[in-house]
Amino acid sequence: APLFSMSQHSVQLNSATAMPKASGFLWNRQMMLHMNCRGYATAQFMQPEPAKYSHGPMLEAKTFMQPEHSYFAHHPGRFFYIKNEDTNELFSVPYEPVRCRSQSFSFVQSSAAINWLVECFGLSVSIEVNLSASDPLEMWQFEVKNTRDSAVNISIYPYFSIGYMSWMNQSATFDSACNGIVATSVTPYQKVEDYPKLKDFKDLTFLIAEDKPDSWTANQYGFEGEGGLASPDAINTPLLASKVSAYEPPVAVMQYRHRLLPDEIRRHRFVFGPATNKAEVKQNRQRHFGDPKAFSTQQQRYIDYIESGKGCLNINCGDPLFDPFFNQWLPRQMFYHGDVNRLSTDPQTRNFLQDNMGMSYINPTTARQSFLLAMSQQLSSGAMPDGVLLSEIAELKYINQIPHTDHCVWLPICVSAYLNETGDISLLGEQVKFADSEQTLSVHRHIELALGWLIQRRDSRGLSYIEQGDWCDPMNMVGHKGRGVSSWLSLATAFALQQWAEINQRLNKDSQRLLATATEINAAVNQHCWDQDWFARGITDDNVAFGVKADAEGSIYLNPQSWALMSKAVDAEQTTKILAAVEKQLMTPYGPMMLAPAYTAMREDVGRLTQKYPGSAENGSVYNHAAVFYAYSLCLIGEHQRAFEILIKMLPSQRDALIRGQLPTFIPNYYRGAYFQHPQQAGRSSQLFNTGTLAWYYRCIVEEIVGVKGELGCLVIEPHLPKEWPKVELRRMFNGIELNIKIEQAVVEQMSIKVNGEQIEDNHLQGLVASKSYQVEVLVPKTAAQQNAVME
Ligand code: CEZ
Repeated sequence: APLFSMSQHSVQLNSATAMPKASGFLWNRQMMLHMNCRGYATAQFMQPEPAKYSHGPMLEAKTFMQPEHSYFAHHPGRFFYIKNEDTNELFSVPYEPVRCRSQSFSFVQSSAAINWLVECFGLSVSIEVNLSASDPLEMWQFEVKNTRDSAVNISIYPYFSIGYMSWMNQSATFDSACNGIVATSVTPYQKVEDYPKLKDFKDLTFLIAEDKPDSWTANQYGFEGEGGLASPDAINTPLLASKVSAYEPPVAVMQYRHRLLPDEIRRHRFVFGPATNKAEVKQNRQRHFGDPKAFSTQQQRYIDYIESGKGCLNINCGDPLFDPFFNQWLPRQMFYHGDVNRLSTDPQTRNFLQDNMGMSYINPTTARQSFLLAMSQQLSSGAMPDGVLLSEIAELKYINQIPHTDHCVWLPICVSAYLNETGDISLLGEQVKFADSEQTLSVHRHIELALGWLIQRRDSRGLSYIEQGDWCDPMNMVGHKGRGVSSWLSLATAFALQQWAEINQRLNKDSQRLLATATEINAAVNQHCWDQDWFARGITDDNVAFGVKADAEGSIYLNPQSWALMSKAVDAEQTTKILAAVEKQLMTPYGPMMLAPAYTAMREDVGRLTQKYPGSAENGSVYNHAAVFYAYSLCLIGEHQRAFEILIKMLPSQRDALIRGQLPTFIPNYYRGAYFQHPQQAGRSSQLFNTGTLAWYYRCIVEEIVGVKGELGCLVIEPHLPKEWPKVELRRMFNGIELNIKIEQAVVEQMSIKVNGEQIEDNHLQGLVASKSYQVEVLVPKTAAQQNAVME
């Protein structure tokens, strides 16, 4: 049987052990819940910084979301123990902590829910979790059915981790008015000035139930006893001991006893989350269990929220993996990024801008507001900040305290994409202030200032200073003395100038100056950074070119090659050399590595990235954000088939999902690289679903592969179908206008387009109106690849 199956709306995994880290996630604007298939959970909510209500057993350091984190026995989880009172058989669903091999197991992610279905010892158990649409709350529904032909006596014990809440004050007990366990705590602090900020925190964690339990316990040690989590002492007694937690690790466990007749089903519902006080818990009880429909009304609200994030293109190419991935999962992950900003209050500027580039295809209003917000934090020098503050009290943290030099590049690039998709040129006239000045200037000026800043921040060779990093966060020691330069940033600046020149051209504004500067930068990069067959990654403070053939490690980096193709810094011979070098040195079955060979020791003139484990993250993984830049660059030079193959390699397939350890419901920020150095681990997913890859993936498909692209609000048809797709059917939403488009590869000399049966002259669809419906038929000449495919 296949390991997983994929339908239009859900992805199902049929084993709890084959891919132990396989997971899914749910979010709303207040929180994120990351559930792995075995029942471990990582949940965060905003107050206003990310906080937890279900903790591990030790004090946890607060940091940003990490790749490849591990799970352990007492990892926060949501478990349901089920005991057969007649036979004493015990199992837990989904799988942890009892780890009983069930008769059948499935873990299902759909857009607004995660479900499990487990059959064990003659019982069929199904669980579903959704979130509240707007509050930090998990909504759990549990159903058990007796599938035997005789009655059975069972006990059900929901076990929800609360964990180590605080070293100052923590406790928990059952509260009858709330009908659930309520744990209280005080967020630890020491500074008197912190008190006003903390006093209204949601320091309570509660698990409330629809039905009154037969017994409960709130004391973790008492529950577990000597048997451990796999066989807790408390479950070996008829009733839980009603033990409170008084400055002891709290937990929320309840017991329900049932006699189930054959085929009888029992359902229990729970709400789990943080609250400020008991009154709020009671309100939640009322809101979810106040009347028989309340719970499902809340579930529907959550579905509506998730469904509000639909993409602008639906593809039917017939590929059972690609279609649902592109139509459902990619826009879902893009929406998560664009709507909750990776659950941070100070998203990195480059991430914020690219995530909102993605939002241009889902909810352009949000994208517009976000671009305006980012520009209001620009300095009047033109410099963009290292992070965008989303609220008054937000502060720059972690990586945002380190100066990076690339943030200005993303403004023209991402705003161009927005303008092309929406045609909303009124944005350019909006007046916006600066971080250091209340004086307002137009958006157009803000973007020119950003470009001006980039042009200025170059050395006498014409190359861009890198300071403590560019796109690559941990490349912090190339230029920390103030002299080192980045070939990538230089090329990205040239590309940004060209993109903006294109917008200017379309608006009949001057573009020559921008283009001339781009050409000059390209020439400087060619003069100083071309090394035999590819571009170096930069030149250090001490004037050493790196990312060159002579380097034993890190001898080739992907990003400068991709962006040289994008900024047209290359001639035909260089292009051939670059494509060959990438193919030979960087390509793996999971996509191209970001650099190779991975560093095995610190290089003090490159920096922290060389200290990461070889093949992980920026040190030579298949870093999908970099891989998608390469795919995009291939599209721009007409190598669409190659680009498509890279895009497909980003998705776990039936063939290699076991190696990746992940389902195709999201693109992770990386797959392990170092393919030749660590082949055993190569391909393994980071499991981190925060990545800048998505918006670029979407652009590659919409604008380049199926080629239904916005050009300042005019729809341009220019498909480059891969050989795998002899024809596709599309539903494109373009500024509120729906078009049904069929594209077919045919034996024709040149492309022909019919709109509602009538042949049109060129490939620009002018004068579309929302009140009409459009049927578009496109014939494109068979690509060489497609002709060969037919012959094969
Ligand atoms: O962060 C990402 C950043 O969010 O790394 C990318 C960068 O372009 C994104 O903006 C490449 O460097 O060591 C570090 O600080 C890492 O660089 C991480 O912070 C990395 C995370 O793994 C999140 O993906």
